Amino acid sequence: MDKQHKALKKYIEKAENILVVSHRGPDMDAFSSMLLVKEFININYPRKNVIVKAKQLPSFNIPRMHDVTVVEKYDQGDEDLIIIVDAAKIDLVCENEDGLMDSPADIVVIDHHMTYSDKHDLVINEERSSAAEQVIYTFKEILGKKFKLTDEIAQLGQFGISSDTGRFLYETTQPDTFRLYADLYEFYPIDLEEITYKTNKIPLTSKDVIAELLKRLIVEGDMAYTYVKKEDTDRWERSDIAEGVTFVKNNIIRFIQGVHWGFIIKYVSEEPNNWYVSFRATKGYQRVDKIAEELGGGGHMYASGVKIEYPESKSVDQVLRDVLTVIKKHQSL
Ligand SMILES: [Mn+2]
Repeated sequence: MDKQHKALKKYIEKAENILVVSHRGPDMDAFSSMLLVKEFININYPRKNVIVKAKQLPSFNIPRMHDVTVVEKYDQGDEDLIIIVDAAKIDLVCENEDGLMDSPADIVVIDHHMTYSDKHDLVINEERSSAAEQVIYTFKEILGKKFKLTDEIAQLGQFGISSDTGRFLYETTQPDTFRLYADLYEFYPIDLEEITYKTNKIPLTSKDVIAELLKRLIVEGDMAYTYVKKEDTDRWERSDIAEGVTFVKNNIIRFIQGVHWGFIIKYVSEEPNNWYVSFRATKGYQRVDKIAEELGGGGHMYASGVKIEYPESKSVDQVLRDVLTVIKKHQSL
């Protein structure tokens, strides 16, 4: 066992109350990896209290999803160990009003993103395909001969891996990913086509958002972008904006002929001075992780993002200008 895994084992053994959390707007990998951590600890350390907290439930059915405690705010509780999965630091989990941000508890990170933070006590990140894959390999390492699959672990692993690799399309898919997936699939197969179909569905109520985002689309060279303005949050539901933005960034931006990459800017309605920027790219073109990093965020070569926090209110034009300035710099490198 390497140093990191030994350390994680000690943290778990020492803890009584363990809190598991993940990034804001949790995706399938975030939920899967949180529930995997809880499952492994529940089975192998039955005397520990493990609680998984999130601000929403998954919109798709996954095993043990009702083990997620939905909260409005992350307050400090009796946890003596916080395990963050699928995110590099607590800042990506909490919003400003969350007391957990300043928790005195030990904090360990199990992640797979290429953006690192040395803020916390321990980081386990072998740059795997997904946090789900990392969590399973990590517990394999820690548990040794005691490691066992269950129906739930097998399914959660497949959900996390297949969604974060886009069904094995992305380069983050490694031989280890296939090996693990084969074991999980053999143990309890999930139907990938059915899941893709279910998770890619969009509510009809987001159609106006999608239409407007397409109308606003700007193409400059091989880059495309569009945006959600402040005023939009008055006329559209927050969830419809989120669904519309996700649909356009995943299915439109880099799929226009002549375009290889791009981004969407979105006003954050609940934080009046903040804006999200999500980038999408194609192999061999713009490295969007570098641009996101320079803006203070991070992610992967093909998908990255950042929340820009301004001290005062900005218009979409001002935000666009800031983002394009950083982009221009990277394009001339
Ligand atoms: Mn992930």
